[in-house]
Amino acid sequence: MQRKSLKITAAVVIVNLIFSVMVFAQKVLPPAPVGAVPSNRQLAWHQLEFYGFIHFTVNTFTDKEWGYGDEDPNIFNPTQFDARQWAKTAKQAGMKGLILTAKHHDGFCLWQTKYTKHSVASSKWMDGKGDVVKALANACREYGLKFGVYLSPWDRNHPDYGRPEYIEYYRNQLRELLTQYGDIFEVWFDGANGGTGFYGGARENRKIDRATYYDWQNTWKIVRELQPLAVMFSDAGPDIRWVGNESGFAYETSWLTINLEGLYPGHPDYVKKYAQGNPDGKDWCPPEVDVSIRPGWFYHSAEDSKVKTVQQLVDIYYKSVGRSANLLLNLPPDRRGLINEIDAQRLIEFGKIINQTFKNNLTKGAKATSSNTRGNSSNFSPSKALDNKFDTYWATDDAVTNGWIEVELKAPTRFDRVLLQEYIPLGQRVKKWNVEGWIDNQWKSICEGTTIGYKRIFRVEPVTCQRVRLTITDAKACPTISEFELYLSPDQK
Ligand code: FUL
Repeated sequence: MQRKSLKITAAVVIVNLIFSVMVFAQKVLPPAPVGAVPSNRQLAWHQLEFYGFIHFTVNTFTDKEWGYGDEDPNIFNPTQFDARQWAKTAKQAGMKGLILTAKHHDGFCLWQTKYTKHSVASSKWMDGKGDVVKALANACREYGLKFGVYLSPWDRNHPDYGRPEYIEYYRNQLRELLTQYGDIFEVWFDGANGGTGFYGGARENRKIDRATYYDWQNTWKIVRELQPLAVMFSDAGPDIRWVGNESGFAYETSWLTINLEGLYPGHPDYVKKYAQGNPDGKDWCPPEVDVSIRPGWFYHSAEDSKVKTVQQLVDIYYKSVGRSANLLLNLPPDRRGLINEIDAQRLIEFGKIINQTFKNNLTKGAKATSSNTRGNSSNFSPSKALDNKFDTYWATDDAVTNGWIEVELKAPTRFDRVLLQEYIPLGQRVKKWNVEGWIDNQWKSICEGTTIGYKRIFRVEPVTCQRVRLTITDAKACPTISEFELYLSPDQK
């Protein structure tokens, strides 16, 4: 009898103990956010990483980059138009979406708009019944890609450009694009404004005040109202910022925050003062790297020999996605209305390399220790950085703004890529870090950097070791590391 009650007491004590450990574990709260943090739509956008731009219009047929606005709609006549081929190619290369120039600076509209005759409706192509926007929106849906639109604010065709009436026209067109083609993931507002144009026959130079003419705040409201999940890109955000060049690179030190106040698309100081981001920026507004697979944005047969090589594309990937920016790679359809074979082949080859490189995370499930773990809680243990899950992370106690994670791999392992991610829903924190390997009985430097942000990938000399250590040497607040991953690229396998 007595033994039985002793057993019951012991069981009660154990249950209580487990319960209090659980309660204790739950009490360790996540760190408070630091500075600006991403909105849900921005967070979803970060995770897309790589998608495509489609520049296609009358320029494809006139061999120009900027149409004057007086082009005859009949010259727009692709002979084998196939938006499904664009989507299929993009999908094969690992892109997550496509953004189409629904209207470029020349003002020619690729959809059946009610607001001008200067569109596909006036072209002999498909007897005036064609709709490139619709065809691509449908193709993207079919291939599981997101769809976005570019609507040039500068319009060299429209008679009212430069006057208040044009803003109404622009907004009406935006409403059409945002209501007739399903979900839009990104709206791309170009900052270019050249001056001269056809302007309904006036053929003159029209200057606008970039700071006030477009009244952007009220245009942005239309996007929020009609497509609340869409992000908006421009030099000045509000959601995504221009990286400041069209050559395909983000900066080594890449802050995802800037101060938007006082900024507008086409601001003269943008590239120098804003493009790299600001560690103390009050607004989350990460960079997007827009670059073309060819020298021009539109297709020109003379550039068939100048399509970027697979190696150049790989390099661009590491300098954009690898520096916490998203990559918007332009693929201009040719006069047939197809992504040219040369571009498609390079792109798919590039996609294969990226896919093979990041298929097998060598730290997944390895043993991890750390200098400090937040509240000693398993919720924030260093193993959370080795689980291939963005939503779980290693964190330190609030007062600790530096520290390390040491990973012990199952066996000596060869790698040449280091991938780091911060848990950005709590803000961007890390200012300085390094990675070392235990080689010849001592810690040897493998790489070091400044910011991490959503994602930082480093290409390093191939190295073999079993113990690897990530040290955060400086941070704005206690670090939150989602991932510490290692890979071996296919050319080293
Ligand atoms: C620029 C434009 O002027 C180019 O033609 C192209 O559309 C590029 C993406 O943006 O500002």
